[in-house]
Amino acid sequence: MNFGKDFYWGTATASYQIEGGRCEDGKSDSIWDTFAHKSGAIERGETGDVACDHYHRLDEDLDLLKELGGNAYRFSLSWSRILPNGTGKINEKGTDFYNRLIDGLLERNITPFMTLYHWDLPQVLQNRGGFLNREIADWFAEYAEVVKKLYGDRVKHYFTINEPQTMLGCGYREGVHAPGLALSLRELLLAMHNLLLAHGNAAKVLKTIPGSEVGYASCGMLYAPASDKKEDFEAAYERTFACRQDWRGKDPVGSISSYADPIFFGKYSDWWYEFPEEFRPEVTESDMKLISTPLDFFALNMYDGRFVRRCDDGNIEELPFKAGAQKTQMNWEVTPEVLYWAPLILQKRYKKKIYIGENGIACSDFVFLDGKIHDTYRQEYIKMHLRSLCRAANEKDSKIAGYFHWSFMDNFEWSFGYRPRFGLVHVDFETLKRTPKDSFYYYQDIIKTNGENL
Ligand code: GCO
Repeated sequence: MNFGKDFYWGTATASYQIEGGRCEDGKSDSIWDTFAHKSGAIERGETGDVACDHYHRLDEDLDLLKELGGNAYRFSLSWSRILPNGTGKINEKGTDFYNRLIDGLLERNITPFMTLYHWDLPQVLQNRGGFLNREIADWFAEYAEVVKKLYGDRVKHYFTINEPQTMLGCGYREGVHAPGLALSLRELLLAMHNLLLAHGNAAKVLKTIPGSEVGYASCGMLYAPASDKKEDFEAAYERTFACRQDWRGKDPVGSISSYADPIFFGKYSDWWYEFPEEFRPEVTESDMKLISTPLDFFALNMYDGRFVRRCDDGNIEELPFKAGAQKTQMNWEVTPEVLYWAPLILQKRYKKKIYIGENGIACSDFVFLDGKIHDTYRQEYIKMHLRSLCRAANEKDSKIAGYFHWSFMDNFEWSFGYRPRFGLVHVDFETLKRTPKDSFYYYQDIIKTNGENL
């Protein structure tokens, strides 16, 4: 079993989580700059003002990426660095930073995988309604045109939007992420439709870049069958694409199918039409055509999942986790089997090549007396998950093209601040000193052997 010779091995990061340089070189505030400075929004009042200071330590970080040895790196652009007014005038100093990043990657034989939107909308556009304003589709199209013009000659792999589920779920429904809104069903459905239009517009633009491939990164609750029985597989499949429910009721924005069905099938899921008509936005045929602009891949961000079985009465039962089951620093269960099942379930429905856009574990890592970071749990997590993924990659007709570990380095974990450490590289947030953890060298070996050592 192996991953194939063209497999992409990488790590992933996001602009607001690592860059810092908040007001530098003409960048305007994004909604995350605003939100993080609201009292009580983030643990301990931490912000991404400095983060990992990647903006000033680019060369050092590029060298570490080179030392790691992957052939790919996934990063996101800060829209407000490039277009401080959201649209219109381009900020050259901001765009230069990404030129240096992209050139630095290419010089080191690392393929850039670029995300246009990892949640940091320019605040000026939020002031005009953000995703509640249908014009967001035009703003995003203009931004994509700028990206194409500036970087299209060197960047060929694009993600339009990262995790729309979390973006609207945490940002527009629960209010725990920027812009901190808790909206009504009607508004949520509107924001979701506008987001899909924005995605469609960007995909259309990016597809015109010669040699490009375009997709987006999805999360959403994942389900694996509790046994090898066909009925349990069917239960996992059904649950994966159902409408997510939580204590507030049906959640229109949190499921995989919320976005993937309109994007890949050109129509909303059946469950979407169960929401009363008066709450649904007007949807035209041309909207759906735009939204379903053909993509090249589906990227899955996977951290954990649940196990389900089909009961005798036809219902689906979610299995409880055993007492004392292992959990990460985020309190998420460790379910490596899901990285075997989820890609297969997704391929069965959407028939697309798959990237694992993110996968990783937060641990309470610290520097040992010997100056090293012995993060054995992370190494075990990586091994277990990659073994599952490798099995999936070797199934018939499977097309799994790459794996991006989240994350390259410890960073700003949104509302949790700097407490959860997801990195292969340890960052001391007082001195900003980087120290590769043991898992860095472990992943380096995996990459070197193309997974043969797993
Ligand atoms: C995500 C995010 C990352 C998180 C990671 C860990 O896409 O949710 O892309 O920004 O830091 O998932 O929670």
